[in-house]
Amino acid sequence: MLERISYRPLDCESLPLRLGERAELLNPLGPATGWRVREVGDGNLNLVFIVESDKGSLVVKQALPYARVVGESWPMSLDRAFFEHEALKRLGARDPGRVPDLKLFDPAQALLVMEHLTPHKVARRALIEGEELPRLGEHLGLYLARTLFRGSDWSMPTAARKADLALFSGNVELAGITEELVFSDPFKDAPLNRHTPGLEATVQAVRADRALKIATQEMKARFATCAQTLLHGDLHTGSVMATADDTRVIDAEFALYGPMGFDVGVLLAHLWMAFFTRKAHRPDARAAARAGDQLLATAETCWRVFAVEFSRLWRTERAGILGGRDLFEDQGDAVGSEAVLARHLDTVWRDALGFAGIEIHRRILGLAHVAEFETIADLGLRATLEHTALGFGRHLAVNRRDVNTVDAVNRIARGMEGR
Ligand code: SR1
Ligand code: MG
Repeated sequence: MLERISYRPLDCESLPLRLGERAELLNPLGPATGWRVREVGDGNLNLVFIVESDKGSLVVKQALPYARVVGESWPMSLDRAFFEHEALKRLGARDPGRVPDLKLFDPAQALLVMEHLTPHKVARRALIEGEELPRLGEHLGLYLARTLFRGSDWSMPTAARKADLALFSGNVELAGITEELVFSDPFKDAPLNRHTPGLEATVQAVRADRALKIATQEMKARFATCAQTLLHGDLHTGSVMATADDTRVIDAEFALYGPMGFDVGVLLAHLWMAFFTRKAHRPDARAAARAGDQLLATAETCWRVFAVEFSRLWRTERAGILGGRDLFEDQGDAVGSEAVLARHLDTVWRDALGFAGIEIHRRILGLAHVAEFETIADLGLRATLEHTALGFGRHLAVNRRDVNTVDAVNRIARGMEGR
């Protein structure tokens, strides 16, 4: 990729000096002397600045040459900024209005300038704090259907899709992170793993669980070999900014071609983890009960809207080498194409359950944990909730072929919590 001789990480002082002449910032914000800059990155990898002036505000995201969560001992390519930019352009075109507006990409500095989403909050934080996000499931269901369908061979001309597949194959380093951190490390004794004190017996049980490890290996093979569509690749609730009536997807640097069920399953996993932890964040029992109902309803809406919108796109936009109209509609057989659709959705569902189960394991036993659990100060309670969530995740991964509906999953979540 690019040689970045001039790359230097920004800080709050240098940012106005280095970006103050760029028209993409100067025009909306005015002279750099009036900019107020704060670094707000709380993710695992990058620098994120909010730049404000009396005229407006923007976000500047810059990749670091290492993984922020670990430090300089884990060098990491700056190319991820390039892949994020390429992915956001495509995802934004496939579901307009659902990603932030992009203002500037500087490949040499590995930085992206984009719309400052305000008053949006990171959906994970909003859900922990008890905010209601009534459109979240609907918006994300639509987003998933549109991006996953329109990035696939059911939609794109095959030459364009194959070119994209080749392009995003270059995001090999971030794909490798997922392959290791998600699908392997949590199920063995790996150096970057960590877990809550008190969870030791559960950790040992996971490592000895042959059925779970077989399921994990099967899902890893799906992830690594089923290049079905362009995925976001890291679609958890920390990659979503939301208000009560708007939802935006951010942080697409893990984008790659993979199975549709991966984005769906990762997202659902985080809604279910929010369900298992809601009581710990709400002393009031009625508030916790209401939050539980809403979180499960959000998961249900997300899947149902996904399936309805995907089916609509299938019926109205299907093209490409997998279109198959010549075999069905053109021969007066609409029933046949509906059967192909039903089978495909069934595959996405089973994949999503498998990936959800594994995502729950990696967020509790691997390197990258989530605030739903991490902010529970009572370690005994945290370990108990993690144990329950792991049992749920195992059930999804191992029994994904037998759990047929999102209702059934929600009932399993309530049942396991009640034990
Ligand atoms: C070293 S990166 C760890 C995790 O952070 C990102 O958000 C991805 O989820 C990745 O797996
Ligand atoms: Mg991220």
